[in-house]
Amino acid sequence: MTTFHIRPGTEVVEALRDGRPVVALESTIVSHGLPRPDNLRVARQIEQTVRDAGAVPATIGMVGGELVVGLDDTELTRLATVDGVAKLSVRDLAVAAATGADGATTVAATSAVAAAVGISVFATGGLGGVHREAAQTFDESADLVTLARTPITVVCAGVKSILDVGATLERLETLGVGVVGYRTRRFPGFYLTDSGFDLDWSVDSPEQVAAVLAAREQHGVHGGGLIVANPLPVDEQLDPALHDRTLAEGLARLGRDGVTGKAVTPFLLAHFHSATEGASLAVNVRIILRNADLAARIAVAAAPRPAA
Ligand code: PSU
Ligand code: MN
Repeated sequence: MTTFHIRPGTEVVEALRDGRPVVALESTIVSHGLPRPDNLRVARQIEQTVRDAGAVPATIGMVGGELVVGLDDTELTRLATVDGVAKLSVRDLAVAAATGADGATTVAATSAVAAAVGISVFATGGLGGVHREAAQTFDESADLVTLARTPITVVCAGVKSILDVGATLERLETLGVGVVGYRTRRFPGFYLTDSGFDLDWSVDSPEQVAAVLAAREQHGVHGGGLIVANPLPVDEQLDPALHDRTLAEGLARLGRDGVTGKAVTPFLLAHFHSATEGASLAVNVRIILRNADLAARIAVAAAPRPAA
């Protein structure tokens, strides 16, 4: 009988054993969220950003059915370049392992796997959420329910405006997922600095986030996730007029082409990247790198022992 253990990379094993800071990274943004060939370059840049801030990167994904925490460069290259990499949410992990698949983990799956091996900080670009038309389609990302039951801190730039942002925030409240703005009381809108929605809480420093994590653990009352929403500075956001135009077009195409289910997010992202001639890609990359840096600084502040 085959065994199906999670395999942490050597560096991740050592860092966790020694209580040094580790940051989990997802692979769906690499395989499905960013266009080739930029995706591989960006995946490496994200890891380097985490290192530069003093933490060990652990990109999570599935290679030939093996669930890996801390993909090496060969494995990362494979998920970034081969065709047919599956998009894996939590429910897909066991089936993909049993069938020997290559797969990239979403925010939901990455969070669940990271927490299972004892990693408490995770950086991504944007969360999944409630889709527009969800009242008819019931399309709500498993990212939300997973964060409700997973003790992980996710640094992100909010959710994309391709989603219903207000409904997503309501669901996060219902599900008991903490949401704090990083130096802001407005929920970021991914490509845009401000989604137009208020937040109840704001934190000022990585140390303050580490204090939130310590309080949560010591109270032992709240076992779910915490979202640290990190907005782009206004002068780095996508031009709002271009954003609104592209979004309207993308949503129209979605209906016309009959795209549904888990294909919706990758379809809209690809539309943004091509319709803005790379402008949204540059912004997307900037968002991820800023989040990787902040997540690493949070992991450093929260680590039992400093980086070696
Ligand atoms: N948001 C982005 N880029 C992405 C994703 C979300 O800005 O690539 C990916 C993440 O992996 C997220 C997933 O977990 O899409 C959500 O997909 P779905 O809506 O099918 O749950
Ligand atoms: Mn969905």
